Amino acid sequence: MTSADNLEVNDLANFGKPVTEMFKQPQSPEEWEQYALTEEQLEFFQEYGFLSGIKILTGEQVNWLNEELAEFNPIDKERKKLFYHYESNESEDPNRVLFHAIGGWRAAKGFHDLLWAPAYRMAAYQLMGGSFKLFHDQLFCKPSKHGGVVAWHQDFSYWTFTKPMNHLTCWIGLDNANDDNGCLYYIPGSHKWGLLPVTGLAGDMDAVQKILNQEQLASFNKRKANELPKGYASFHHPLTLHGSYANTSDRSRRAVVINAMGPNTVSNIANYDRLDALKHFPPLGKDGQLLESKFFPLLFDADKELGSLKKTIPILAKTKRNN
Ligand SMILES: O=C(O)CCC(=O)C(=O)O
Repeated sequence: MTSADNLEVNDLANFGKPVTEMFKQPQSPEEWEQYALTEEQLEFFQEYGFLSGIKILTGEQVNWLNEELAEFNPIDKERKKLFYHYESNESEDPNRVLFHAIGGWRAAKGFHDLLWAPAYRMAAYQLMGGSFKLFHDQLFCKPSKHGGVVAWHQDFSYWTFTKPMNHLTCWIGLDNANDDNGCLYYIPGSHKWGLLPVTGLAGDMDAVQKILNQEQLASFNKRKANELPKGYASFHHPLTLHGSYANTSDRSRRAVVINAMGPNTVSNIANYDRLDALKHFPPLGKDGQLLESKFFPLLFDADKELGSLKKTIPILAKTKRNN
């Protein structure tokens, strides 16, 4: 058996299960129950397109991830090759810095094992409405004083190289996040607007507004600040409009994101017009090919984990979720 420590370039994608003991796994279906979301929480997600305030990490786990994160930026050349995307500043403005990277789960044990955090897996299973796989992870980090924006966007605008749309984002704070240091914002109900085109991620915060109608623009008055203590998460629908303002405070604002997809997700690259952005992505195969490789591990198998308890744990019906 190869161990994670023996590989020359430690590609943790070779391990489709946790490699440390940091996240204690439930040993029986009953042990999953403590993490289950309520019917009310599922209904809230369905109505507004997000759900916030879910505790995923202990203080010790947050510290561990932040130590690993410090080794990602700056990063050595070999390790950088494991990332699907890596920009120490995604914005073009050196005074507005946004570190954005995809693929950290392949490069450090903590970020790898985070994918199996039980509180994440249970909530994601319920909000996905079934078993699910990893699509990819992401890091969004803003330094103190000169942290940049993440412009308003829908995640699925960037993911149309896959189908069907059955994806879910989980945003986990690695610092306390509030209005001062550039917390995430949501537009409640925007997941019912349909798919919008890409209007940019790190430049003009409000670029998307140019393509919205009056009613949609008015809903910006109801935008919701996703203020959270570190270690806590919010989940959002792939069409929920979200973004975050600059960080001018004296605290950093770091976050890790897990993007999940349904087990039947296939490649849809034939008409995708941003192929350049996929240069370092794991192989996606031909159109229609199932995304099935070590890069897309199954993170939750409901039959295996829950057995007969599956009947009693509420989940969102897929048909309702994607409408
Ligand atoms: O962390 C941020 O500010 C942006 C996060 C984001 O875009 C996402 O979670 O999809």
